[in-house]
Amino acid sequence: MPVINKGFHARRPTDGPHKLPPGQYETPDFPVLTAGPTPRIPLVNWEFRLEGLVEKQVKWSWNEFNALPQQDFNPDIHCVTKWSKFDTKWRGISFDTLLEHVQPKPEAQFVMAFSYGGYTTNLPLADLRNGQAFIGLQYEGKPLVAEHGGPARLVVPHLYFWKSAKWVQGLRFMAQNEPGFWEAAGYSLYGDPWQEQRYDSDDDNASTNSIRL
Ligand SMILES: Nc1nc2c(c(=O)[nH]1)N[C@H]1C(S)=C(S)[C@@H](COP(=O)(O)O)O[C@H]1N2
Ligand SMILES: [Mo]
Repeated sequence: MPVINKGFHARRPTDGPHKLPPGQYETPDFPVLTAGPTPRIPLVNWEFRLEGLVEKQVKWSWNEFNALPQQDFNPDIHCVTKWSKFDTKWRGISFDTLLEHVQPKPEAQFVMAFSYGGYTTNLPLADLRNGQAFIGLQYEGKPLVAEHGGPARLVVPHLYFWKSAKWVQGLRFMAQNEPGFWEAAGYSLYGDPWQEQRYDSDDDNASTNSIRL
């Protein structure tokens, strides 16, 4: 698949029919899936960082971060445990907005999202740009609850939902791909639901973004 098309075919048209990726079922529920305890972060201590291969690192407090321009997002989401939920209602800050505040170095091709509590997950930088990813602050009109990753979580709806790091603390720009928490435990490095990349054994030959380490 040409890199230039990444993410494009994975997004449904705004008013088009919802689609289920292979092997998924639809649920109206919003299950909670967390490895380990739910961190509670007092907002006075909360901060969000963009670090690693950037010209100048940037850090926001909770108040500073909330003052950034926010948008509504209504993605379908797909968990590797096979549930999909259509038309979820979020408000948050687009990754494109964050990129207005930081200049990634040319060699930065990947990002590691890291969370309060220690969770990590890796993504190609190209998969975060152009409206494909956001930091969710509200869900269905209310502050995001801790169980679902509040006060702030990454949401990357075109990849399996484990890529959407709850309690996100920052993004580290990297030159090389590195596995995060689930990726190191045998899940796909990339996690495209439309290619059914659930486990690392599903990655072979499937995508230019699934480079094996
Ligand atoms: N920090 C953190 N983020 C996480 C996880 C986690 O355990 N810790 N689980 C991931 C997985 S496997 C899934 S399916 C989704 C679940 O999000 P939900 O609990 O809001 O449904 O969060 C992802 N993000
Ligand atoms: Mo998951």
